[in-house]
Amino acid sequence: MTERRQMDDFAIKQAEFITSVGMSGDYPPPAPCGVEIAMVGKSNVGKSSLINSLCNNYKLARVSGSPGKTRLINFFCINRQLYLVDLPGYGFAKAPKTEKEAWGRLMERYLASGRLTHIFLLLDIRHAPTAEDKQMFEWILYYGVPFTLVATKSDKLSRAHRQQSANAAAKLLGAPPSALPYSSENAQGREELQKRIGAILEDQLRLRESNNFAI
Ligand SMILES: Nc1nc2c(ncn2[C@@H]2O[C@H](COP(=O)(O)OP(=O)(O)O)[C@@H](O)[C@H]2O)c(=O)[nH]1
Ligand SMILES: [Mg+2]
Repeated sequence: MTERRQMDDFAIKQAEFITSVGMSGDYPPPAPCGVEIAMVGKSNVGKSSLINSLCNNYKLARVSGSPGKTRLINFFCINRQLYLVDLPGYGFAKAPKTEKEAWGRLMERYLASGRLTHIFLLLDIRHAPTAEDKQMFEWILYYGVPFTLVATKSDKLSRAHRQQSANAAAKLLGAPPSALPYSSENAQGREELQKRIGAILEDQLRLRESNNFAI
């Protein structure tokens, strides 16, 4: 019973910015519950907006009108339990090579750190995934991090086309054809995504419990 409650009734009641980390790799101590969920996707897809919308706090993560502005990994703590992590986006076509390489090193180091419990991979609901989205997806599979596909800006499509377009984007990526439509404008999908976070938390708590038994 308690387990179900954790999953279904999970709600974000409190959120705070913890720290920004660059190439130093000076990550904060793991979240109290050990859950760390990162937002991954191209620049401007809506990563920062999604964190703000989930937390119902529009001043939490910096939302940018111009793509490619975030160069740091930003950690937010939710309910003093788990971390949501805002990662720098990719797909800044005009960026110099050195900048793209720096992004690659930053991401690789973080993905390989073993901290991540889950990734929300964000795709724009209106567009087919790019070659970089596909590459990112390959990376996620390579590092073996569990993921959820989120199709952002669902308010840009009519209600009738949302789920179909979200799933089509997932299929084009080469993933199981299922993505969650989300809008940071009208909070469509917020309840489902909060439930997903509750389930991730639940899994982690269960894992910790079984590890304790194993010791
Ligand atoms: N209509 C609409 N616009 C959005 C949504 N999410 C983000 N945006 C806009 O897209 C732009 C980029 O958002 P941002 O969160 O900074 O993207 P990031 O670079 O992935 O962090 C901003 O102008 C946001 O206002 C959404 O769900 N619906
Ligand atoms: Mg951002």
